[in-house]
Amino acid sequence: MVQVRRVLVLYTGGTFGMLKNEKGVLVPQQNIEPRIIRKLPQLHDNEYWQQNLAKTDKNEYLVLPDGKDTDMKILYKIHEYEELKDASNFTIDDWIKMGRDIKRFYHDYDGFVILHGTDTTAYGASMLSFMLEVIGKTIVLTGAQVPIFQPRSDGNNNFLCAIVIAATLQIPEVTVFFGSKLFRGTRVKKVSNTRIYAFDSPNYPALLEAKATLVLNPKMLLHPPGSVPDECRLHDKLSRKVYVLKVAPTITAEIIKAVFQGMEGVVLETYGNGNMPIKRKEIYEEIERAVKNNILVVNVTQCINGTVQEKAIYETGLLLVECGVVPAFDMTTEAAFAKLCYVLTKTELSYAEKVKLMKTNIRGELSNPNQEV
Ligand code: ASN
Repeated sequence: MVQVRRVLVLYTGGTFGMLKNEKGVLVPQQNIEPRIIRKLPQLHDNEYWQQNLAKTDKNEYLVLPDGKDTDMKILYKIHEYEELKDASNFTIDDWIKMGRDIKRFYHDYDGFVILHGTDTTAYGASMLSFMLEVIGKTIVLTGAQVPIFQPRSDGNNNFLCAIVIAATLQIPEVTVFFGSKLFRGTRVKKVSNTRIYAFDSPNYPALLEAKATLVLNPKMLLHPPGSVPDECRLHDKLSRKVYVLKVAPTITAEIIKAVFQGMEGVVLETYGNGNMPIKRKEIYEEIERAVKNNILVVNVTQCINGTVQEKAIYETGLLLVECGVVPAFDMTTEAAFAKLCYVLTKTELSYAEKVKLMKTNIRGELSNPNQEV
């Protein structure tokens, strides 16, 4: 008996399903399933569908053609969002909706794919990673640099690999497949808007590489096979009062004050190992005041690769530590941002407990060498 696997695809928008409008700019398209997906033989085996599914209660499914990656039969359903968006337009509400949809359909499918615009995939993957506190199934975000309607689209391969991974592999975390690699959602960054390899994970190895076969790196997974929970627990609250401030040479106390105004948390993107221009005392006083007012300030390096340690290395980083700014270790800006949005809605926690949680690795998002296990 051939094993059947079912995948739910949430189509939320993004270049994957875009075409140019009358102004010559790309906008998301509705009904991608009948307009294009069903017509692509690599993505849908119409002959099998006609013979086996068309006259059954499974006729809403599409079916992947058989390939060498698996002996299983992979069926998938596309759940198209009413309002499709360029991911630049996503707000916190959109990710909460995606989290709720995963929870709602959790028991009906073996895995989930989210077609997501690349602009905020790193934010979305991190938000979902934190919101989904317990998850036992594979969730893969993917998309495209070139729309699926065009002959050189990368969407075809990204989508196909994402579905095969979600259907056949037990990687119970939120991941991103793009180009040829599967990354942990909390580790990923958009690194190019032109290359087909749009994403990278500068502080953590890829979980899988799609070579001639799919090569999994099992040591890198959050849950070793056999220890996978079969439950979906969702925390569907995220703070909106979080922002990112990048340190640049012209920074002033006024700029800090303006950005911190009304915030519960701020990601401070600093130089190098977590450094700031220390000769200007008024800058520190402003940050110190913010921390005293219980704004959770997290120090993330502007470097693509590297870490901000708990113990300052330079004099230019020490004052931030003394002010009570929290080191982000090797978290990306996007992961630190999403984690703040999540942690700040944990109303049962004190400020000190929230700080501790920010420094603790909870979804594979950071490496803290001092973390007690
Ligand atoms: N602007 C697009 C989006 O994020 C970019 C893409 O998907 N490649 O929706």
